[in-house]
Amino acid sequence: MALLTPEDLKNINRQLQEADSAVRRVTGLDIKGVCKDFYGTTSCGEKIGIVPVTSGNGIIGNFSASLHAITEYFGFDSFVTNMPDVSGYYEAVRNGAQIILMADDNTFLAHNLKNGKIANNQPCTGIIYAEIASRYLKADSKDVLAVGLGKVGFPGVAHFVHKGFRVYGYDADRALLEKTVFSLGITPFDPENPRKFSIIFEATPCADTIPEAALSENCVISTPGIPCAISRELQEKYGVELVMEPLGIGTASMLYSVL
Ligand code: NAD
Ligand code: 2YJ
Ligand code: MG
Repeated sequence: MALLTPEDLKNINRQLQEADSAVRRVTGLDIKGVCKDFYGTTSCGEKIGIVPVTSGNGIIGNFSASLHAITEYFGFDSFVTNMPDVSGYYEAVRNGAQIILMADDNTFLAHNLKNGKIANNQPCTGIIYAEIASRYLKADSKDVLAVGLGKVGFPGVAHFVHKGFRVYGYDADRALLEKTVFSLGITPFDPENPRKFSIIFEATPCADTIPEAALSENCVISTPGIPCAISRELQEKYGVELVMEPLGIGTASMLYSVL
């Protein structure tokens, strides 16, 4: 299980602003606009209680503070509880939270206490990064390269398939690749025999996972994976439009899905 580090979350406001600009260049809408349009929901400044959780590997420095900054950035009215865990949950509800955000080592959830809707970060992240890439205004075809088919990647790939895209998928885990080819009807991508794509989706915990030969000029790489799937050099060489941000885009997707 890949855990976020305080380092990943440094300058979260700047990372969000840069991601918003990239999403605007790729889709014509900002992150909020894509979420609104995709989920058909709008926010009315709902009150969000963010509860730090100490179980497992414990509190991640910057995690709750980043969720606070992210939720305020998207126009919600949020607060971090003073107490963690069950006491924090009690504090959040007693202080009027309509939506609870909290994460342990395995699950990061948003729970809307008014309408009962609940969201899990991994599928919400995969789906929104796929949705953003699927809207690429300069895409030259409906072919997509997807690298990483795990808890984030699989729902993203399922979303592309649902929208009628032709997905060429790759995962270092051969059995998982075969399972996904079978269950979603995608085509296996052979890194030894690559071709170029204008839409690439990546969700792995590794760096440099996209072969250079798969990059077309001005392709979009939409990737929640940490660290980055592509080097700065290759990004510049091919004028890659990179959508990559460590927490905010996925969190926005969770929140708009429970409104
Ligand atoms: P996971 O372990 O369920 O899936 C990762 C997959 O990548 C695995 O199937 C693995 O076999 C595959 N993989 C690893 N190295 C590879 C390589 N070199 N080439 C091809 N495939 C490779 O993990 P996950 O929960 O799906 O998370 C994926 C990444 O997304 C992690 O880095 C996680 O931290 C990150 N993440 C980011 C956000 C965000 O908001 N940006 C949200 C959730 C998760
Ligand atoms: O409250 C805290 O500070 C910690 N308990 C947060 C733990 C965050 N969890 C993760 O990063 C896990 N990978 C699960 C969430 C996936 C989102 N990337
Ligand atoms: Mg994100």
